[in-house]
Amino acid sequence: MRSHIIAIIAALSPLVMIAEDKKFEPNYDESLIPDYALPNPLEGVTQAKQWSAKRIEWLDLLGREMFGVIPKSFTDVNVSSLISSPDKTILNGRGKLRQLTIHLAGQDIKVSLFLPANASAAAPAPAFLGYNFSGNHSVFNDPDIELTNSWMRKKKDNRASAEDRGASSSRWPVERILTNGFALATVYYGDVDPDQDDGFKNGVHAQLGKPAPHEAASIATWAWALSRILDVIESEIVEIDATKVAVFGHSRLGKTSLWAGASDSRFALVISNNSGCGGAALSRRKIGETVSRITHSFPHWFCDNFDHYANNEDAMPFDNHTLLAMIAPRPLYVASAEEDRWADPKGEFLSCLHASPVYKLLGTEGLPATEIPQVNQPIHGQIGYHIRTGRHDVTDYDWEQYIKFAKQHLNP
Ligand code: GTR
Repeated sequence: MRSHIIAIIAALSPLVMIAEDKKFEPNYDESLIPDYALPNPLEGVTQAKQWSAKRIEWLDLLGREMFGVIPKSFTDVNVSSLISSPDKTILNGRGKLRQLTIHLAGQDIKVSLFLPANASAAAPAPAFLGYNFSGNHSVFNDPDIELTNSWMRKKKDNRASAEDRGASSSRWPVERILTNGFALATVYYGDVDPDQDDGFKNGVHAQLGKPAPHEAASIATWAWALSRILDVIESEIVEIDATKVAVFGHSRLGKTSLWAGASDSRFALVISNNSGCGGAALSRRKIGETVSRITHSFPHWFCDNFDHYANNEDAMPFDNHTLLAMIAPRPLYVASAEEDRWADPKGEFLSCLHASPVYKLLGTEGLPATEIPQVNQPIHGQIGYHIRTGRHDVTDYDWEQYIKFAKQHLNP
């Protein structure tokens, strides 16, 4: 009898989930935003010299309550790398392609490095480091870019396919990046941890184990691996200036770049492209995607403690402006898209605004605006922000701003 009941519950649970999903109606009406008060990122801090201790408090808090902390077992893993294919000249001599494989916690993580032709140990280039969604072969159309063996979403048999070479190149203007004097390092995020709610049985979690409620879920492990890739860049890639690496990410990978930049102050500059809920946007506004919705749809992204704040945002002892504040005083760029209401562009802007007092206390100009700018009118201070026309995506316009901003702050 008991087994029958269990079988019936098991059969019904997908239907219950679909019903719950259907029930969710996002709010897009500013007038329906509940009153809210944001925690003060500078609570108890009056002088710049007190900030580094406060930053650690925020880091611990967002670690335990949102992304999950990196357990001790992670720090004991071996990181080794090898060059898996020799340098290849690309773009009619304007650049070089080098491929590395990093062995990390049982995973083979393939890194494609695009280097400006004239980068050398004597004149190392600043770089952008960012995950891609569909494999390194999707970033740039070159027959020698290795296909990943890792699980891939939305693909036949969940496998990478050579047909997708260059399929995401509109999001990765390699030539423009290189000819502006920057290197690009890109990695398929699924090489680190497959983006599926698999009970943490795959990717680095297979070796490191199922996280406790306060321990690193997928976004935190993706961010942690970005730091390990930076370790390899620091020690092995002489053509890149490891003190000038900008970490970049779009959408869920923008949430990841923010957490990587907040946790590891070696990242010299941080870019969030349309990162939205759980990224740059303020959770308390409850516009578009909400904490309840994101923890329901993507239970593996955040640690289980974050579930406590679903429909309970006022109980959060933080909001996402504190995530941005932890990057201060390093340059930070947040970009939104007009049609990407799901990610709450205004909430992304307000987060920058409310992180700005920390930047100012540390002696920088912070965000030089108090009102959200018009579309396609970027603001470039120590915090940069733009809202462009168009939808949720990474476009040439976005990269034009990132390159300009990175040149201003990293002077290639
Ligand atoms: C959506 C998710 C967003 C955003 C996006 C993406 O489904 O609701 O939080 O991260 O995916 O990563 O493309």
